[in-house]
Amino acid sequence: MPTTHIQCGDSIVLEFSSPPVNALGRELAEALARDIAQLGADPGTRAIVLAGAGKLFCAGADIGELGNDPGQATAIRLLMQALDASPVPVVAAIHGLAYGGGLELALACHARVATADARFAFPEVGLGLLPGAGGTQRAPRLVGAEAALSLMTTGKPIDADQARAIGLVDAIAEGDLRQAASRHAAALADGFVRARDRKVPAEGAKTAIAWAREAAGKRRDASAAAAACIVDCVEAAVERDFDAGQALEQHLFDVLLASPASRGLRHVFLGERAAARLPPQLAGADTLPIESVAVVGAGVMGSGIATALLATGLPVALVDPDRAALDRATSRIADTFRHDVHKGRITSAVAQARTAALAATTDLEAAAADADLVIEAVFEDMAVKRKVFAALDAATKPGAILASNTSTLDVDAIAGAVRDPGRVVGMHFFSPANVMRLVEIVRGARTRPEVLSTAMAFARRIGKVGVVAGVCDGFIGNRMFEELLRQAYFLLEEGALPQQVDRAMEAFGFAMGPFRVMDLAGQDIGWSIRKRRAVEQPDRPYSAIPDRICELGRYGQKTGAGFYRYPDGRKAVVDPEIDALVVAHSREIGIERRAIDDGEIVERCVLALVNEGARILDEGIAWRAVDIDVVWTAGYGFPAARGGPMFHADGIGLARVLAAIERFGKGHHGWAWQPADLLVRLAREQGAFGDEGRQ
Ligand code: T1G
Repeated sequence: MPTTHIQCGDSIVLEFSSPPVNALGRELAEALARDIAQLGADPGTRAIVLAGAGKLFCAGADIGELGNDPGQATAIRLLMQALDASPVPVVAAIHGLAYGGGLELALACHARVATADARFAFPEVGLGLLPGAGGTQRAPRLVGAEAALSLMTTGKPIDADQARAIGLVDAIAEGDLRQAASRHAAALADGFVRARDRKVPAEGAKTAIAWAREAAGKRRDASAAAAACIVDCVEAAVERDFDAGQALEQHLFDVLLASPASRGLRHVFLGERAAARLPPQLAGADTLPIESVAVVGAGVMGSGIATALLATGLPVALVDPDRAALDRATSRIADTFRHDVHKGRITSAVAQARTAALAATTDLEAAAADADLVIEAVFEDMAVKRKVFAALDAATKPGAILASNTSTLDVDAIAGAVRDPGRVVGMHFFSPANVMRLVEIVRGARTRPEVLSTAMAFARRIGKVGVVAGVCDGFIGNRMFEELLRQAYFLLEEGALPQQVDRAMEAFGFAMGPFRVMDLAGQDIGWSIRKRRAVEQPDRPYSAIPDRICELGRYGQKTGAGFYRYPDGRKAVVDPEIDALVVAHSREIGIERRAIDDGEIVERCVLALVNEGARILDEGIAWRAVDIDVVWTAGYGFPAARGGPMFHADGIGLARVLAAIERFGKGHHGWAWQPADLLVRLAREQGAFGDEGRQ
């Protein structure tokens, strides 16, 4: 049963429960509406306290039901109406957090009492939505237009003190929350005012609305449309009566709910959590305790990984034979935390504590001896890595997990350097490792389930998004990225220029176009991959243009020039020398350059991802289509509002995707457009990747 009634002083506590976060689905909303009406009709009821079971009050509407169960929205609206109609006071007792529809539920109550550590937010804007259960009308009436607009258009949480200060919360409980709420409710038994019956304080409202409208108009992110709608709803709260304002809210909510941007954002939200779940055959695997961690290799990746671990309060041993490298890493890490202090993200005391938790040492044996997890981040060379793993094999406890941060090398070959390969796993972080959220958890052929499960849990613990990948060249992300790059280089041969390709991809929503990305990552890294692949896959050549650039010593930002020039070290400036090189190359290989529109650029680069992603799915390198979406939205700047490459392809329809791929197969280097078998099969059958691969 989702609800329980408990007498508490003069009030009835109506406790609701829908683990794990009391999300408001249709069933819970219907049960609450029913109970509120029944309790209100009972003459014995003096007051009601609404309280969430478990660790928090309510995390909002059930996102999985949004857009999939039309009954949910109706049930939530009827619940709000039941609260509006209650003849007795209902007080929300809030602990943990009240987010989204959960906060709206609390606002529809007649008062709110919270614990001192409770947090409050309207995160809907981050899903491309607006608070659609009366929040845009009740919040301004309770806290004023300015505070309501700030909460709803930023989606940022506030704490209980801040909520109390603006009037979102009426009291902060001293001692037992429910007893405090019960007392508060009893005090309202002689009379209470519903939020909907209040007026939005006029002072400053119009200015706040004008400012918010101007700010929303400047937004270019996926939440821009939702932010603009929120402003319209708050304006309606000021200028119209509650029901008229709520009618506008419901209309705009429905429009946003159906929008591709919100569908994509909701897909990514649920996808990041789905990707964290191991498939049924591994789901029961134990998770081992990780208290002591060592990182081997004090280069850019090693120090980035150490920074990420230190930021979660973990002590870290950072190992490198080169004392100078350790010193550089230590000061790089200290600088990062000092920057966080400067930005107001942490206090200097926290920065000092984090830095103090770093033990930089040249002594691998001593550092690894008690480690529960060792993350290797040494030079990307198989022989070097195998040597390190052999040393770790001897130096570590038998149950310690050995993880390699390799970005492309064969984890099974690395595991072959230790006596028990079952304790080896890949943990591929993305640079800068303390910033990028994605970690590819690479399962070797012999990686034990509990090792994989522990690596996944550890990724979550350090605030990362973990996705399991099988062993292949480039795992999931880099393997697909190589096919995007292949098309980007071919497009240069056929008539495009780097800045046009980057502009087109950034207009599609990518954080950075491929040429800027590779200039940032280092063109020499791509060069070494192409050289290796020229030997391993001679039948799949790339355009020679990027090699020509590297032969000029133009490795990107690190050398001041790559596809672009970097006069200030960071800003990409178009270089006519590169344009001339590209045009000359087309002439050398006998291609008559043609005007290529941005649509073709985006279609070829994105469908190259989709086609390779279909192969990855078919081979079981990725367990689910959504895992691939999460890799690309969390690790490669694919626009989350488009849900990821596979979700985006589903939106197009796989029959149309296949037709485009077949069309490209008739063009320049058509061999690169061999349609993936799974894509052909799904285009014929269900027309979408959908939940393909849900094992
Ligand atoms: N709906 C469904 N499931 C949810 C959920 C939600 N709102 N929030 C969390 N979960 C699941 C999540 O999928 C995971 O499931 C488990 O709970 C733990 O989540 C009408 C329309 C609350 C801060 O946007 O921000 O209300 O993997 O891993 O790190 O106007 O979850 O265990 O099976 O994130 O401790 C607005 C979204 C909805 C809040 C907890 N609300 N959630 O973080 O755990 S729209 C939100 C969060 C809305 C109304 C509108 C976080 C959290 P599983 P977790 P966490």
